[in-house]
Amino acid sequence: MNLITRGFHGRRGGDPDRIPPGQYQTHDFPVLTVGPTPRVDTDTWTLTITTETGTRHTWTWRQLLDLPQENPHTDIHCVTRWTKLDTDWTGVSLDTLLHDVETTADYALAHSHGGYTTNLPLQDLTDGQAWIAHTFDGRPLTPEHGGPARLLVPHLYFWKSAKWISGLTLHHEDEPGFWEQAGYHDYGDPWREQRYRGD
Ligand SMILES: Nc1nc2c(c(=O)[nH]1)N[C@H]1C(S)=C(S)[C@@H](COP(=O)(O)O)O[C@H]1N2
Ligand SMILES: [Mo]
Repeated sequence: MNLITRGFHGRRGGDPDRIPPGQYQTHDFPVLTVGPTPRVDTDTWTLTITTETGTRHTWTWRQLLDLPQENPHTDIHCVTRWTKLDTDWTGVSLDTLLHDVETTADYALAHSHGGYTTNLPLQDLTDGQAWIAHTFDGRPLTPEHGGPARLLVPHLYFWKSAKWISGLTLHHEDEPGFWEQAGYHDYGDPWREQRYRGD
């Protein structure tokens, strides 16, 4: 009986169809940060989307929380090979934030407090694929995981999910971010194992 029970729980937690190639499942929530953890105060917090023409759209913390909130339930995949299944977040969809933003740009560069950047095609931020997340597992996102708010783009390797996000700039040309300049893949699809440039 014990073996059967263990096997059952093992399969429930480790569905191979949900672990991308080269990844292993973790139940922890590892912290991966380049440099010190910035302390960002919600009293002065803003998020700014700047279009390719220089038009700026800015939200305060209060304005972010007054927007429709979503509760994505999703798996996350770090390029250092851990995958965490069934994570629960609360945040605002980029569809909501981009709704009134007029742009013909194809690319976005996410900017974080502390200077981290990461680039994505703008179409990977729309259609229910990306959020500005402020809550993890029902609790305010802790500073080490990017609190008060981070980008969440779970279909790409987790380095694309910029912690302590301060804004997005929209561009006609792709501009590699921090890890992308350092040799990581420009796009970073975990299912195609796009870890490094050339993969
Ligand atoms: N601003 C910022 N965002 C970041 C990072 C970082 O160093 N700085 N690390 C990235 C990497 S490589 C990963 S795997 C995830 C880690 O998020 P976590 O520490 O919440 O697990 O954040 C990503 N976002
Ligand atoms: Mo990572």
